[in-house]
Amino acid sequence: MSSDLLTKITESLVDGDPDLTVAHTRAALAAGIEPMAIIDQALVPGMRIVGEKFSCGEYFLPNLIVSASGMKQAMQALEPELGRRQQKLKSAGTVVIGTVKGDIHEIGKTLVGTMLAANGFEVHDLGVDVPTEKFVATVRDTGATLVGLSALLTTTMNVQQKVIEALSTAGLRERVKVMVGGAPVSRKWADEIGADGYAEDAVGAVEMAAQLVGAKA
Ligand code: HCB
Repeated sequence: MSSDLLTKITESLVDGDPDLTVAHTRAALAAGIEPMAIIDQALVPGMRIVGEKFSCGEYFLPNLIVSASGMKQAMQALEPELGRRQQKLKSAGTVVIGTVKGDIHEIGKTLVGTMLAANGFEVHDLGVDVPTEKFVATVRDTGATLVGLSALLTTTMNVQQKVIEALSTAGLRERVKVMVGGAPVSRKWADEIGADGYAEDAVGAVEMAAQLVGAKA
């Protein structure tokens, strides 16, 4: 029963039917399936399949856009439930997160932000295509101790390095940790550019964030 619903969510996401994705997501919640299981076992695998179909030329940009919209709407349906389950950690830390300049991929970044917020972090989500100076200014203004940089394109990965350099130039690097992520990003890349942490997914991002700022997740 649970696995049927999860399969239906994945299929509707891949088929590009956002209304059905949301309907199945709500049905899964009503059936008592944990929001994180819906994300991990249905939505994220669905987006992975969409990406593979795009890579091999079976899907085109409009398919990506419709599936991404399905993912976004399903996440919106899950957010209140995630919020209800949140275990507030007092002062878990302030995080600034965004997708770097030149890159408009928002799903993974938003998922990481949602999960951090659900685990007690104060999250300032700057959105996508964020100018480097905006990361710097927001870190300065909020007193954030962690910044999460998302990049989904091989052509925008290097902007993560630019943000790290700009934080150094602004004299903020000593007090802010930097966590990087995104499909083409790896631990090796994180080391190369002098980031403090790398996370492969949203659950890993919460663990890494907690480790970097010394909070418990
Ligand atoms: Co887009 N796109 N796309 N895309 N896109 C990718 C990323 C490709 C890999 C697809 C492919 O070719 N196989 C490819 C990049 C190739 C490359 O650079 N080597 C690509 C391309 C080429 C493009 C365009 C250039 C296409 C074009 O216009 N010709 C264009 C880029 C425009 C731009 O940014 N300037 C483009 C556009 C789009 C949209 C708009 C259609 C749509 C995004 C919609 C939106 O976000 N609202 C889109 C999508 C959906 C994708 C794929 C299919 C899925 C991305 C996604 O949402 N994944 C993606 C294929 C893929 O990634 N395999 C494809 C699901 C999330 C949950 O995973 O990896 O984003 P995630 O995030 C994870 C993880 O990385 C980590 O945690 C997250 C949660 O688990 N994480 C962090 C992420 N950020 C973190 C930050 C941290 O601090 C810590 C962890």
